[in-house]
Amino acid sequence: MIAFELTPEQARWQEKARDFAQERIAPLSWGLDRSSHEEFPWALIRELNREGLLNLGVPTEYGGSGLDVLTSCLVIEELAAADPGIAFTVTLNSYVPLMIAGTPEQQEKFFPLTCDKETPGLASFALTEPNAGSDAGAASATARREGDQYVLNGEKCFISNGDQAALYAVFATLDRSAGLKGMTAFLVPGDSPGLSRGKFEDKMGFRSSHTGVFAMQDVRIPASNLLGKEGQGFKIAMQTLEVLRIISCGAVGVGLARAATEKSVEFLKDHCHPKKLPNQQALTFPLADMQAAVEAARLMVWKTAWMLDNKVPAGTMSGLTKFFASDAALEVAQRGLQLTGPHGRTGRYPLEKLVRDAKLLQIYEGTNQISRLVASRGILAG
Ligand code: COS
Repeated sequence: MIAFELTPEQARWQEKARDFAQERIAPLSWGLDRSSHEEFPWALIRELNREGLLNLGVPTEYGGSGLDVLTSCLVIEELAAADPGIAFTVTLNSYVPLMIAGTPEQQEKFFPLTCDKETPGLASFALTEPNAGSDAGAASATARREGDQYVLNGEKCFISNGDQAALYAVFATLDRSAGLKGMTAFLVPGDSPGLSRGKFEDKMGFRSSHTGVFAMQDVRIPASNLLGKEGQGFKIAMQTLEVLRIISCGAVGVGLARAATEKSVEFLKDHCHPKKLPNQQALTFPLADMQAAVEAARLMVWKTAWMLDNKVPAGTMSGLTKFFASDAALEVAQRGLQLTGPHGRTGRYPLEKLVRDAKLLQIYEGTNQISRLVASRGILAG
C-alpha cells in the first residue's frame, strides 16, 4: 500500500519548520553568505534548539525531538529552502554515529553536550584526512590503548563544525596492518586536552556552515568512549553516511531546488506580463523541467527515508538518491540563474548563491562519483 499523505504529526513538524525557516532563517541567509562568515550564527542555532529543530533524530529522553528519518527530511527540506548551510549544520546533530552505534550509557553521557536547552553544542563527523578523502579506509590517524584510556593522534580536514564542535566522532586506526578492520570510532569531547582546532575554510558555498581542520596530539579519552567495538569504525562510518546521504544531501538538495524554482517563478511573475507569460515557452518550459526534478528527487528522498525507518537495506537507494538529488539541485539552480539573468546575482533572487551551494552537494558526504560507485555495486550485487 502506498500513501503520500503525511500523518498529522508529520504535517505539524513540516509546518513548524516552514514557518520558522521563512520567518527566522530566510531573512538572514543572504547576509550570512556575503559576510566573511567568521561569526558563526550561534544565536540562530540556539533558537532552532529551543524550537526542537536542532537535534531532530535524538530520542526525547535525551533532549532531542525523537523524529524518524522521514519526518526529519520534511523538516530539513523546509530549513534548506531558507538556507541550505543552516539546514546542513542541523543534520549533523541529528544522525551522528552516537545515534547509530552509541550504547544507552554513552547516549546518556554525551547527548547533553549537544542537546542542552540553553547552550546546545554541535556534533561533528570526523572521517576525512589530508590524504584520505574518497578512499576513507586510508585514514592514518592512530589510536592506541593505554590502560583504561585510548590515546589519539592525527589530523582531520574538511570537517563540518570542525572548528567548534562540542562532540567529535573520530575515526582512527588501532592497527594499520589490519586495513579497514583496524579502523575504530571514538567519541571525543571538543574540550579534550591535546585537541587543537584550525581555522575554518573560506568556501564557495554553504557559507553559513563552518568547515574546518583539527589536530589531535596525544588526546587521551576514557576507554568507555570507544564507539561500537574495536575494528568496527569503517562499518559505523559507512552506516552513518548511508543516512547522511539522504538527510544531509538528498533532503537539503530538494529544499535548495525547490527554493530555486520558487525564486524563478517569483522573478518571472514580477517581470513578465501576466497574460503573455504562460505562452512564453522559452521562459516557462524550464519551470516544468525544474519542478519535475524537485518532485522526482523528493520521491527518492521519501522512499529511502522510509526504507531507513523500516530497516529495509537502503545502501543502493541511498547512493542513487544522493547523486540524483544533488545533480538535480545544481541543474535546477543553474536553470534558475539563466532565467533570472543579472537579477539572479542579487539577494532578492539569490540564484547565483544557490548554484554555489548546490555544487557542494555534489562533493560532500562522498562525491557523486563515490555515490555512483556505491549504487552500481549494489545494483550488480542484486
Ligand atoms: N553498512 C555496513 N557496512 C558497510 C557499508 C554499509 N553501508 N558499506 C560498506 N560496508 C562494509 C562492507 O560490507 C565491508 O565489510 P566486510 O569487509 O566485512 O565485507 C567493508 O565495509 C568494506 O566495504 P567496501 O569493500 O565497499 O570498501 P571499499 O574500500 O571498496 O569502498 C567506499 C568504500 C569507497 C564506498 C568508501 O570508502 C566511501 O564511502 N568513501 C567515501 C567516503 C566519504 O563519503 N567521505 C565523506 C566524508 S564526510 S564529508
